Amino acid sequence: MRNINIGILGSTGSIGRNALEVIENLNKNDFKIKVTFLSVDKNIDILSSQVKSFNPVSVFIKDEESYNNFRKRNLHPEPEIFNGEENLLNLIKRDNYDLLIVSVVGFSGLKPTIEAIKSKKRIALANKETLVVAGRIINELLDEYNTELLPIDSEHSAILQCLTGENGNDISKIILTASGGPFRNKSLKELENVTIQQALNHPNWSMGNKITIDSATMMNKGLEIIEAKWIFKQDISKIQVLIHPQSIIHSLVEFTDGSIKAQLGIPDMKIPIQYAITHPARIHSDFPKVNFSIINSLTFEEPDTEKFECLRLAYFAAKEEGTYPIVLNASNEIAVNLFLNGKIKFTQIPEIVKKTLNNHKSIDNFETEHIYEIDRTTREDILKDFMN
Ligand code: MN3
Repeated sequence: MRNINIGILGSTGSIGRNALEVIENLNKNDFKIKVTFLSVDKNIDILSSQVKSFNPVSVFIKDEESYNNFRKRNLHPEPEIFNGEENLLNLIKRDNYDLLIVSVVGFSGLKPTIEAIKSKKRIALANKETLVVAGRIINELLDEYNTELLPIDSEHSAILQCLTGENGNDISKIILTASGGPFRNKSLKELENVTIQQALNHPNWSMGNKITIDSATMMNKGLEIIEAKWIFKQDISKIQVLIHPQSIIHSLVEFTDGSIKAQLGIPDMKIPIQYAITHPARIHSDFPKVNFSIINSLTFEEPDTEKFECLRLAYFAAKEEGTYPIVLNASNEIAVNLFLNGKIKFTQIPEIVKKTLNNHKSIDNFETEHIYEIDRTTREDILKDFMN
């Protein structure tokens, strides 16, 4: 299936821009991919150039002022231009596309993803928070509407690639690799005084601010174990994390016979993005390749969950299930924002998450409405403490 119509949520972010490069590559290799719509928060300069290059039918701009400014630009040919959540959901319900790339950040990915599944679209998901808060419900919807979800996250793409061709052979272990982020070699004491700039300076991956801070606290890996649990339908006890600072091995799967498969590549999101679109096929690319003659060693170490408490808290939420993962995610999003706005220290991020989880009364059989409610009240409760 080389004729594909694609919508992209979050087209001006890091994943969105990489996705458009991948689409250009695929179209040079006998694909006929049409980008039917793009949604952005407020970066209308990048959006303008994307509109010129890809000529989408429609664009959605979340920020109202940017929406009004974009309308004055009179592009030729001009796409339909929308604003307001209801209009975004209407775009997602249309039948002019097959695959939705969800590359928005955080909890905001949930509602559009649910709507796209209900419209029987395939999902290429870069937004791990959606599976963290609603993994069970998303899996039920995928079954009910008979569609599929492909991971864009590099670790989960690696696992999918290891499992492809295994025809349901039993897994004994999934090993998610983690770079360890910028603070791998810092002591817990040193973490107290790290700056926003230091936290944003990731050694291997160039990503958006939220995920970069999550990588520095290792909450990113915590969210990823929950993401893996739902995508690959495995018990959390089978999902391990291993620090691999070179970010060349993107994850490993151990089978019951003792064999281990791994997927390797340079740390570049274009490879997992392209695989999500073409799976199970592999299509030529000129993206940079691993050169083993200049890699001296691939090393591994156990994560320090005392130093990176967010990872321990995520394991707790993943094991307990119920509504803990919703609270884990909401408190982390708020804490990361507070840190990025200079309101709290780096080490207060796990403190806030821990305190919020401790105060939470989890429920087991929750539905989608509960997720929105718990997300909202969790955020409000934390922000109350920072109002004065
Ligand atoms: Mn990842």
